[in-house]
Amino acid sequence: MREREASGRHKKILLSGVFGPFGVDDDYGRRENIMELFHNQVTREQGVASFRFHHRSFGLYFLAENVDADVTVLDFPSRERFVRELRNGYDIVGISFIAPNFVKAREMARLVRVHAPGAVVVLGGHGAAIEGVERLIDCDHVVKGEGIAWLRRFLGQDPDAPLVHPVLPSTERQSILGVPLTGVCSSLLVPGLGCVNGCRFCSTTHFFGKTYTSYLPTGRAIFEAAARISDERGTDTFFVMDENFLKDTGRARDLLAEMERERRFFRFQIFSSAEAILAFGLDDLVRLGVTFVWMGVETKSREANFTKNRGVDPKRLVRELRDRGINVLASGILCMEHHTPENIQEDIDHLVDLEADFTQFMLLTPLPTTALYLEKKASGLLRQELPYEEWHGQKMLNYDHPHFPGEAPERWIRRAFRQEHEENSSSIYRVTDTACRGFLRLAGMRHRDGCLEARLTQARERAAEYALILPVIGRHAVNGLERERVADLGRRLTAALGKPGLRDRALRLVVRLCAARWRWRVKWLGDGIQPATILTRYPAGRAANSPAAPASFPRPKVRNRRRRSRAAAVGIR
Ligand code: B12
Ligand code: SF4
Repeated sequence: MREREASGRHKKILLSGVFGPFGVDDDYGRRENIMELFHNQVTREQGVASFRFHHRSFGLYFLAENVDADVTVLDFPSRERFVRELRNGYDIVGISFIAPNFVKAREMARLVRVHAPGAVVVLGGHGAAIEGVERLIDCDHVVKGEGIAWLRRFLGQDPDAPLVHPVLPSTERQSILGVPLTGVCSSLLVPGLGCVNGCRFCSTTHFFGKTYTSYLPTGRAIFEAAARISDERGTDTFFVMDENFLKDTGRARDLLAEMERERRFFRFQIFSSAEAILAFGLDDLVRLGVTFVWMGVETKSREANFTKNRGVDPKRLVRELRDRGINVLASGILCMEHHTPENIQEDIDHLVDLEADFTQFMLLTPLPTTALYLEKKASGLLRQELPYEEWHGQKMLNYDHPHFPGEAPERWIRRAFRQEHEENSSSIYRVTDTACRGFLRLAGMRHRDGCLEARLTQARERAAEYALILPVIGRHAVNGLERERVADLGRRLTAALGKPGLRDRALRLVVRLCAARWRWRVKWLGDGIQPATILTRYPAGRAANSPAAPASFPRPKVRNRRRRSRAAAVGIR
């Protein structure tokens, strides 16, 4: 490793995500490793009904916003675009990557040496946990864990200065059934990083040392950040990127109190463990404005499961959440140590039987350097010869499992996704059903205070938006069961909301045309979608470390080579 001196705000920094194309078989990646959360590991077998959207490399924007220097963030570049950017001359080049993108990061570091030989190369993100990465990639620094404090220290700036939360959309170009979910998508909110629970397979808890780094430590801080972002972006909905948001029950309660006091009722899509959800209380979740929760169910086996799921009846919990209008994503792990071809189906059935809105199946993947990884390595079971490109958990096992050799894991995971789709119907049908159930429950309450009145208005809007897409869901149903369910839901929605007016009927026609176009596209050209390259420049002198800064910052300049979406047809809330 070469050590170079660096300091101060006069530095020119390039922060880049790894290069595309993504989700294709080439020298740097694999077809299964799609750069889309749902199409990768949740709705991937739902055909044209799969939810499609991209997430930016959020960590880079947090870094850029919180140091005082000329920073350029380059997201989803091509290899050539990255090289072109390097030629603009940089003092520091930071590369963010995860384990399956190891080869891309190595190639990018090599390109820096060739095209910007004076630059300091810094590696960060979860890929930095790879053992010996300092030797495997030609770089100057490897940042394991939280990056803002590190970068500030590296630049000679105050690592403890207040944090400025960037203003960002949570997703890029959302669509379902080819229908663009236009309008303003939800915003990103990162209250903190890491999780204290320490589940043995979990990368996030281990990467941040089984601690929680709070970016927004109080309910008030979250409220203020949400209000600022909401004012700037014009939406009250947030995707909360925090591994276990409700774990800090007190902070979530304070946030609810702040919203009630200020009479501003934001909505949140969150990740949370079952124990934390139950500790917070389901009715309070509705008051808090939670519309989506990602919950790790993991496995049916009581012995193999984790403390977070002790004593929880997941089926009842999922039903009660959906009855309250809260979409549930239940995630499960396949090819765990206790699984055999005889009992794995029981776990798949268990997850399917939960009837969550979404189900994620993931193969047990010991990632560096979780407790699971260290155990497998110590017992000689880790497949260290398997290229990191395959370590994404959707095709192969990266450890030797006596009962699942060769292609068996791939067959099981595909079968699980298909069964889930056929028995539970498409996720977009389920989401619409949940929206209807939540609205009816709120509407049926005898007494509603101001907070619940606001939630009722939001629930009505949401149900009405989904109702627009219902005919198209029926048309693309996976089987007769889904068609029947859609027809029944259509009747319930009409009873709840009334018959669609002229405007809604016109919008339904547009939705149908979009869906037909998408079906044609998938049939003839495949369903691959590459994220657009996004370039954002943050000039120095933005007073990034000032607590009073947010309102007065000159906004960063953004260039996105795809056009912004057109007028609102359907908006997911
Ligand atoms: C958003 C996200 C995605 C997005 C990626 C968006 C993108 N443009 O890259 C999507 C949904 C597409 C995605 C896909 C996948 N992901 Co993902 N993803 C996440 C998630 C949920 C949040 C990351 C995030 O934004 N956090 C918030 C920001 C602020 O924190 P951060 O990124 O950690 O950044 C901080 C530090 O890490 C550090 N840092 C980060 N980069 C850099 C760079 C430099 C130079 C420096 C100095 C510091 C630094 O500083 C930042 C501020 O402190 C994490 C889980 C998690 N909660 O962390 C998983 C996670 C990163 N993903 C993971 C995986 C495995 C995948 C997939 C393979 C899917 C899968 N099968 O699971 C695919 C791969 C797609 C691909 N082709 O690359 C793993 C990575 C494991 C590992 N050890 O490498 C994680 C940890 C999930 C998990 N627990 O397994 N993912
Ligand atoms: S509760 Fe979730 S985020 Fe926390 S350690 Fe366990 S799996 Fe990871």
